[in-house]
Amino acid sequence: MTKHAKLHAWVEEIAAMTTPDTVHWCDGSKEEYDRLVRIMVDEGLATPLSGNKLPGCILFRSDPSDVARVENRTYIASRTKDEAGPTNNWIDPIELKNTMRGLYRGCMKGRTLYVIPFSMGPVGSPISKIGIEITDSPYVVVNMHIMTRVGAEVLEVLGENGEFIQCLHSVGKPLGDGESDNGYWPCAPLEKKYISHFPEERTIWSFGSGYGGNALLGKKCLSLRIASVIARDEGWLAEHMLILGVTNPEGEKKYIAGAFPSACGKTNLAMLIPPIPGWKVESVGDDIAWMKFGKDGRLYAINPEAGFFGVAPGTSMESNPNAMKTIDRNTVYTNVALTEDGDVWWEGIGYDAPGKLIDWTGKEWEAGRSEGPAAHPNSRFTAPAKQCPAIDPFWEDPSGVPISAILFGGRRPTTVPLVHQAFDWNHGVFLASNIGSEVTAAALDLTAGTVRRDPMAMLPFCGYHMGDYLKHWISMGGKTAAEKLPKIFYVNWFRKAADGKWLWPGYGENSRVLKWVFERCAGTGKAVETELGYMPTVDAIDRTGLPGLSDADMKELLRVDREAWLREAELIRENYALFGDRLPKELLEQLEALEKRLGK
Ligand code: SAT
Ligand code: MN
Repeated sequence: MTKHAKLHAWVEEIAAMTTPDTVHWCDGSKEEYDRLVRIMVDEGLATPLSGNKLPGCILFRSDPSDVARVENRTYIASRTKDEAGPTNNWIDPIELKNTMRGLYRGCMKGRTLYVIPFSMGPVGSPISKIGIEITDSPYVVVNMHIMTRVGAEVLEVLGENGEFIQCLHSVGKPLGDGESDNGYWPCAPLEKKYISHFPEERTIWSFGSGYGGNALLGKKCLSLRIASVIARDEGWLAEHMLILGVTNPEGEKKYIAGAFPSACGKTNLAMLIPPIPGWKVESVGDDIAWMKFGKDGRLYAINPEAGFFGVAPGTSMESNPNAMKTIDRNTVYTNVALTEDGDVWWEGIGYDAPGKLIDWTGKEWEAGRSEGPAAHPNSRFTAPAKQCPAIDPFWEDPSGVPISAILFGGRRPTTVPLVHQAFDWNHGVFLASNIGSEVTAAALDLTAGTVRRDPMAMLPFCGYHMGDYLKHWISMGGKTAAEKLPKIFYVNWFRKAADGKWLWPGYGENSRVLKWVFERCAGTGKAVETELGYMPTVDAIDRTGLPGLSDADMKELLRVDREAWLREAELIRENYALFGDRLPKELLEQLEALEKRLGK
């Protein structure tokens, strides 16, 4: 048992406020994991899956109201509203704590309070951070076992006075005397949900949701929102990025990081299998990168997580075979459909639903007869990263992997070419600050065709003023020699032809663009200078074995649409207005330079 007095005092304080029946200190062992799974299966909260098909796997169905992150209930409670900036929800921290204390009072009645010591990053690495999550959800405990490094070694590293990030979580559903969950996922109604961050104190308080990023507090809350504040103060980067390694046929290897807004296939890209002979891609992480300059002046990245919390629908042997092989054992499934023989199924799994299913709401479901999808569109798998066949041999290296290139992208059916390379760091920050996805007609509150900007794909995850965040990115470029900085690329897999067809095949074929990026970093990739940046010559992207893609298609994919870019520049200016005088002047200069190159 730990002798950390501050930790004990905090656990006692929270236990006194939340009044659980018992307190359990998690040791991260397999025995603990199995015992909690057994308890949840016995209570009807979890369904064990077929031991033949999916050994060690279980399925949860959440409450239909508790299926995703709740951005409108997520708060950055810095001392002043200005610190949180125009893109975050803010409540005065004193007021918010008062409100939440009221909700926390007695909220764990009838439940166990679990203390989860976890490390984001390899245990003991100088880049890693230790968090302690207090939760009343055994679902959270088993997911944290997979997504982070949990256990006694973490307490050992913490010692008697080590620093840790306080992460408090409750599902917000106390039980009456003799009451049980009765097989229903516990959570609180939306107006009682709070996902709160106190950046100055580096503290997280979450209430009312059991789901994903609302409840697994090591993920978005600690590793992005709180870590982004720490990174600003300490001079590094906490980013919403995948990390992958690319090896060429000669055995040379380069690491690439990449940020994309949701629904751009980040997990697929992180694990892709290149169809180009002799090339290999390996995965370090699919969601978060912490990056610091090493002694040699290069930028090194670690993946602070230990697992993948991926979207199930659309994942198939065709779109992502490595993911399919990662999730065939020891995996927690949430809100996917269940087959009669204890297997899972979801839309886009690559084959028809086998007979009658139980859908994510627990009802019988038959293809063509039942309404709605069988699996929730945001249904998830939680799987250990080490099970991925393409996991990079250095994925747990405590010093991280050296980053040669950073990709930014979004879903842009028009305007943005397949790939262009920034002239330099500041130009790259400019490109990254303007990524976003075109809104489809599906979102009723937004006009189809407009672009929802998501700078660095960090809009929901930055723990402070976004203008200052952009300034921080600019300042990072001055910390080392220009030639040691990663090269920055803007990619777009989603450009469409005039007839509405995708111009680029995507998925594994994206490795052809990775190959060009690799070659640019090696100094060999052929490029032309355009108004937008360096772009591949028509023959520079390897199309061997890709007969469907003509020179004309390639030209269209790489076309600089001047008119569209002049409009884009105006939209960028409009969007920049949001940041007011906190927008770094370097970005305005970049915008003006772009307009000048376009001949405005
Ligand atoms: O729910 S999570 O935040 O963990 C996943 C996601 O929304 O990207
Ligand atoms: Mn993410």
